[in-house]
Amino acid sequence: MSKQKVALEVLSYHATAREEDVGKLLSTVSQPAQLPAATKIGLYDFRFNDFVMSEDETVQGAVRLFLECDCVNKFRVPYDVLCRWVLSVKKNYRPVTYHNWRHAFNVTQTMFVILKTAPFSSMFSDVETFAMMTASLCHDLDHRGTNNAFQSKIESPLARLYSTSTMEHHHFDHSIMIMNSEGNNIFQSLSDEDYREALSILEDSILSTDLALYFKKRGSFISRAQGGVTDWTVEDNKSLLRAMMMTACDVSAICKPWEVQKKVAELVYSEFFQQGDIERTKLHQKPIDIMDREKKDELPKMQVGFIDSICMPLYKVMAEKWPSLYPLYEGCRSNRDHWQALAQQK
Ligand code: 5BB
Ligand code: ZN
Repeated sequence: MSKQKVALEVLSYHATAREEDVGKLLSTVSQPAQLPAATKIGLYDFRFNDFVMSEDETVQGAVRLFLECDCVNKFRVPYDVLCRWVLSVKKNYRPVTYHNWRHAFNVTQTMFVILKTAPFSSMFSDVETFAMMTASLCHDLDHRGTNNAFQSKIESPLARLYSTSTMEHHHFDHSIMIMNSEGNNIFQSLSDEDYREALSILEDSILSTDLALYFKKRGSFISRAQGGVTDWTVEDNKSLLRAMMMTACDVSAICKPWEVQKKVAELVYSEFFQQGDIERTKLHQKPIDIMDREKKDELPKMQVGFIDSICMPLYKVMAEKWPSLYPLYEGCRSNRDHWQALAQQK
C-alpha cells in the first residue's frame, strides 16, 4: 500500500458511540422531567458556565440545545439518532487541554443564545439554523492541541492533504465521517436540496473558524455593518454574518464572567505551552512567545492584545448593530480591564 493510502487510513479512523451509552441517554431524553431544564442550567444566558457540570450533564445539555432549537422536530430527527450523534461527536474530541468537547459545547451554547436573541435570526432558514448549530458542535473535531502552523512544520499528513486551513478542513471531514456512520446522520430526513445546503453551510461555517479567514473577511463585515444600508438577507451578506458569528462564538470564552475567563485562559495557555514544549524538545526550535513557558509573565499583556486585535472589534460592531449581543461586548470589555490591571502589576 502506498504511504499516502496508509496516511489516509489513519486519518479516517474514528469511533462512534457505544450503544449502551446511547440507550442511557435516550431514556433520559425521552423523559423530559429527567433532562435538566434549559433555563435552570443557564442555557439561555451568555454567562453560561460549564465548569460546574458533570460530563453526563454536558451531553444532556448538548441534546437539550438541539431540542430547544426546534430543528429536531422540524426535520424529524429520531431521538436515538440525535443521542447517538451527540455521543459520537463527543467521543471524537480528544482529551486535549482546551480544544476538547467542553469547548465545542460552549461554542454551541453561545451560538444558541445568539440565534435565540438576535433579531437577524429570523432571516435564517431552519436548514441554516440547524447547520450552524451542527457546525458549532463539530467545528474542532479531532483537534490535537496543536495549530495549523505546527501541522505544516511537522509536515503532518493533514498538512499534505490541506495546505491552508489545515485543521479546519479536517474538522469538517471528521464531522462528515461521523454523520456517514450508521445511525448517526442527523440530516437523514432532509430533502436532497436541503441536505446539499446544510452540508455547504456546515463546511463554510467550520472553515470560517480559521483565524486567517476571519482576518480576511472582517474588514468588509465591519464596513457593511457600519454602513447601515446592508440588506442582511442577501446571500453574500448573510454568509459573511454566519462566518462572523462562528468566530464570535469560538472565542466567546473571552466574554465570560471573570472567574470563568481566568480558568479558560489557563487551559488555553497550557495547551499553547504544550505545543511550545514539543517544538523546543522534539523540533529543537524556539517557540513563539505565546507558546513559550518562559514568557508566562507576559500572558496578561497577550490577553489584552488578543482582546484588542481579535475580539473587541467584532463584539463592538455586533453590539452596536444588534443590542441583544451587547452582553458579549460588555463581558469582553470587562475582562480586558482585569487583564490590563494584571499586566500593569508586573
Ligand atoms: C492569536 C493568533 N495566533 C496565531 C497568535 C497568537 N494570537 S494572540 O496574540 O492574539 C493570543 C491569543 C495570545 C495569547 C492568547 O492566550 C493566552 C492565554 C490568545 C488567546 N487565544 N486567548 C484566549 O483566551 C483564546 Br479563547 C484564544 C483562542 C485560541 C484559539 C485560536 C483560534 C481562534 C479562532 C478564531
Ligand atoms: Zn474552537
